[in-house]
Amino acid sequence: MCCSSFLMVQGFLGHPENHAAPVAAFLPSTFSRKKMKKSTVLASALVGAMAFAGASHAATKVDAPIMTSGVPITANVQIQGWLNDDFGIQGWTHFSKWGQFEARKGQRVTVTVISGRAGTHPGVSVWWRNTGPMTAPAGGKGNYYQNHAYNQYDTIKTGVMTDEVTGAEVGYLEMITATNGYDADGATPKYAANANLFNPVFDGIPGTIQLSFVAPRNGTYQLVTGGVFPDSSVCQMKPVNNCGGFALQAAFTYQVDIR
Ligand SMILES: [Ca+2]
Repeated sequence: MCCSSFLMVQGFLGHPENHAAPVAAFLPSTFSRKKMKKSTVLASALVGAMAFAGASHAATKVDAPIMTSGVPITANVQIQGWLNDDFGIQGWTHFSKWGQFEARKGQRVTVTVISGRAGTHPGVSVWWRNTGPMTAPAGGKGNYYQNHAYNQYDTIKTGVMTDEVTGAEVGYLEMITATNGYDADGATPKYAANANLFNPVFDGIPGTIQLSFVAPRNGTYQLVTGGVFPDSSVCQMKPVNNCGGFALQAAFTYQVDIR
């Protein structure tokens, strides 16, 4: 259920700023990407896009625990969950961890994420989420999110989405970005063109990040965290260019403080 080329194409269409990587991402893993001419890659992308035309937005169901101010959650995340090469340098929905909380306009919200594994770096994003009529269910184990990948730094709006398993319509998604960033202490960033969008944050402590923002409106906020730019010492544990893989995870502890 995780990584079909079909869904890679949707990610490609949804985020035009990230064209190159998603196109390569839906090639078979055994395929030599270097041998493939650029024109062939683009043609493959267009064929895939045409096949997808007319389909509605696939919705992925994730567990988004309801968070209480000051109460931490610890969960295993993929060490490249927040920014994964195989998803066109987007976040990996299934292998990140989610949360949801309520805040009133004007409240100060502080988000803290601490990694329990040396050499890994947390990224975190928060959006205000529309939970009004016709929107997809939010929060808990029935939380729907768009597709298998997420844009870490941008507002997200879709048409009516359908459950990727049942095909049932589940409503649309509107998430307005509130804050995002990643622990840049000791990290070696890639993708310089997007560096400011990803928001590197330095606090002098590798493996931790804290972000603070004033809630722009009343209502529901959605949080996601995952690893980003793991150190080479960690990457060397996996003999592949994408050092994350499925199995390589870290225990992240994340919490919100709302005042
Ligand atoms: Ca830090």
